[in-house]
Amino acid sequence: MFGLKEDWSLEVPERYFTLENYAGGVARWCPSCGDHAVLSAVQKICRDEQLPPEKVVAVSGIGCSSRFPHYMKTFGFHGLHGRALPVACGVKSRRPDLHVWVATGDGDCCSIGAGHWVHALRYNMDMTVMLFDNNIYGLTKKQTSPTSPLGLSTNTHPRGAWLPPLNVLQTTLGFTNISWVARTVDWNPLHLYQTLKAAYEHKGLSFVHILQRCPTYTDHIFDQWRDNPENILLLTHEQGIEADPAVAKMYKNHQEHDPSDIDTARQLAAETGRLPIGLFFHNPEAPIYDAYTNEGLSMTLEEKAAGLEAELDRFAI
Ligand SMILES: Cc1ncc(C[n+]2csc(CCOP(=O)(O)OP(=O)(O)O)c2C)c(N)n1
Ligand SMILES: [Mg+2]
Repeated sequence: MFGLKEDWSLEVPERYFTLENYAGGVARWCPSCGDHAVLSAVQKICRDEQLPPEKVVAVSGIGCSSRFPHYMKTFGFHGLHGRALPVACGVKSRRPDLHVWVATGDGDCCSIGAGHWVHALRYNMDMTVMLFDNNIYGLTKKQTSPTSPLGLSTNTHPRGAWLPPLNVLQTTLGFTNISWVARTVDWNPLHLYQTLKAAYEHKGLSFVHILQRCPTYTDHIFDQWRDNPENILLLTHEQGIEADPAVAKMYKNHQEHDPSDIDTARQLAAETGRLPIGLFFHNPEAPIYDAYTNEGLSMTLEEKAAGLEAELDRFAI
């Protein structure tokens, strides 16, 4: 009456993911914090790419921005301060099928996590790294960060930061085996989306420096670029990030920049007046470390045991 078992067919409805499928807890960042814009952009990319939520993982360190994984309804790992990148590398090495989004702050990445910043970029594992740079330690309430401008009054330096800030892109562009380095700003959702989307599409580690406003502690710090679009230099190139016509119209100063040209990328990173945004550097040939760590992942336990035995036999007397 019911037919043979092999004749049965199970109707599996095709899944379509909406933004809600990626929305985790209600974001508890301050109203108008730039982190909200980054979260929305990432959720939109997941929706537009129809990434199954169980194939996505958000990894972070500690900081306001590092609360990111709580607000994604995907896998997530809220790590230790400065440890977003090694956790992400560990996840990627065992689960190459997951897309890894890393959220790290200027304190998390450029201060306590600086050693991992150098080496994770050199490992060039396939993940999207978002550096939320608000020029301050937000979570711990206005302490000087490595990117705080000289003279900024903070709770650790009330008379003004003593040291010149670290230049994130100049530093990054000095590392070995980098493969994709870009900059965007939280207040232009279109450019933010397009940059993160291009970063997502890159095979290897994509590093995105995001100027992110903190309305509580560094409210007006990026006004010179937010309020004066003529101070922004939009990097364009056929190998770069496709600029939406609205973005290209808003930012009238363009520079054709070939992202394979590391010397010009470094000069652009050193600009002090104008703020270059877009793709600074791309090297599709950079070796990807997960190509090695993935080896053997599909072996059965028996195959692994046999391989181990064979290795040990080499030392048999
Ligand atoms: C080992 C350790 N040291 C210090 C702290 C305190 N701490 C928590 S977050 C933070 C800085 C966060 O700044 P940033 O990474 O820029 O993130 P934001 O809050 O600005 O997004 C510090 C120093 C900690 N949690 N763990
Ligand atoms: Mg910060």
